[in-house]
Amino acid sequence: MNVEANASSYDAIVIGAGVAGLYQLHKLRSLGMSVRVIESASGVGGTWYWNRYPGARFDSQAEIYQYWFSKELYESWQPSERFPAQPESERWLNHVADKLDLNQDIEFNTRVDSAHWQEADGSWAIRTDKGDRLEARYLIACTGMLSAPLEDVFPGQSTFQGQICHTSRWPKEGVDLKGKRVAVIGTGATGIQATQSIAPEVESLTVFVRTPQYTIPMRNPKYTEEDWKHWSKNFTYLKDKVLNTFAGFDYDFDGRSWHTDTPEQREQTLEKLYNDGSLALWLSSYPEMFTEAEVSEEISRFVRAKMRARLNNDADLCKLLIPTSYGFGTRRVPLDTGYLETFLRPNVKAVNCRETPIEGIVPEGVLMQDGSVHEVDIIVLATGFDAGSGALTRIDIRGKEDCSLKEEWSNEIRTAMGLQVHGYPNLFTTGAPLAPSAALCNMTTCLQQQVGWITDIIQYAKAEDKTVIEPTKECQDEWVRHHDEVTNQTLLPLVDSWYMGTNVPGKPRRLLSYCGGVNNYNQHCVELARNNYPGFVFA
Ligand code: NA7
Repeated sequence: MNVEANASSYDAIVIGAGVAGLYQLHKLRSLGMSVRVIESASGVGGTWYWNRYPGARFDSQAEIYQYWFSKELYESWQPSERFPAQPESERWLNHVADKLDLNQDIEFNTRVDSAHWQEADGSWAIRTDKGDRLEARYLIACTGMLSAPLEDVFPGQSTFQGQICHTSRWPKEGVDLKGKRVAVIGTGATGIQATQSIAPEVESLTVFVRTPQYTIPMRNPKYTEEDWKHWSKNFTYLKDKVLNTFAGFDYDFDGRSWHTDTPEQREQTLEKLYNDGSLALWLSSYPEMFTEAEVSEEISRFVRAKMRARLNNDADLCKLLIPTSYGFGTRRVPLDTGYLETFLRPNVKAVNCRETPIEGIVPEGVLMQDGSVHEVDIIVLATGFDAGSGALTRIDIRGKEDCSLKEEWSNEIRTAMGLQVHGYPNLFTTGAPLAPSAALCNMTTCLQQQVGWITDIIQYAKAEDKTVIEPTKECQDEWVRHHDEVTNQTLLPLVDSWYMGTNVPGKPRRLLSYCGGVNNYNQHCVELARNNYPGFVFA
């Protein structure tokens, strides 16, 4: 295998050294394969390398935001709190890379520009921005669900005389916010974390709100050595549990029904789960929240009342910051730490940019459509990502007959279980569209499940003496049909957000994450493997 002269040849190239890429490297190496990971950052971590903005932290509990292949590894790292912040997560992934001696096989500061399938010998020809030419039998894109930032959002950004920064491109050396006039644009999970963290430090903070979010106060106790011993004792239980729940967490809906519970029981359940300070209210209260408009409205009302109290019932703030146009849980639910209360501070102002949209950026600050300008020194773009597909379509990926993934996906995003795409043999993906992911899955659960499945199918092909793996068109069509059918039973497709791809102009509308449950998805994947992968062609 070396169609392209002078190319370095590997059994597999993995793109990305985040949670999935690190594990994929480890797994393939343990099969005795030669593997190279290409990573654009200068270190490991993926999401936890890039998202250095103030307040960045995950909202899966630390005891389940974990790798499950080694109890020893689990025990070797003690999280400091229930929801650790970015620096700790980055340190954790460096710890994992060190323990497994992964860095020697990672090419840092290098971006994959293109990957072209070579039919002649069944391999991928890969080019990087460094001019490297690589070849590999398998190409595994562990490129992240939320890694392609929407940075160039407003006309005139380059004319701004202060500093402008997307949250996921926050400089390593930090940004000096002290005493500055700062704007935060965006109130998703990221904007919320940034807003609450930045406010006490800055002279003034202007938050531009287009769509308000339902938000739940995070309960984030410190973890002691004793706590971690407790979780370590439950390692096997947690490891099994997360794969058998709706969203890859350790909590689940557990058979409770809105219709059979009395109003008192409902109130009690909602109150208890709200006070847990986790995503449990969303992902383990009542499943009807996702499917029945009336239940969605009742639960939304419960959360709105909590939010109103947190805003001291201030009528203007409540109008601007409490959602009424969509139901709780139909967009990503963030956890916050004093986010709403931040707006009660004298140095914080919320601006309604739905009523008066942002026109662009001018040297002095943010220009509104009515001609007014909010003068600031620093602009924080918490404007989100081209989720799911963006990281892949930003690479020139060409499969059989030179078909371009970017072109195909500009019409319609289709995959076989988010693991492969018909027409792109030996390309595997994690965190890609139509699999459970960020929106509806604890990321470490679904990424490891996918890496495990990918490794198994590659191992199976090897045992069968086959070198090319591709899903049939029928297999992919059937998955897309099932995905859409499950989606259409829910309220999710009725609401605009990055879940549906509507945050990117021109992106085809489809729910990006599979919402049929991590448990069911995993079961389907297990069945496929057990039955020697029907719907996949091996050559
Ligand atoms: P999100 O959730 O996509 O949020 C982006 C925010 O930026 C959202 O409030 C947008 O308003 C706002 N936005 C984007 N463009 C504009 C313009 N042109 N004008 C005003 N406001 C704008 O991204 P996050 O980074 O917060 O979170 C992404 C995921 O990362 C999160 O769900 C977690 O899973 C981790 P909009 O809602 O579109 O009206």
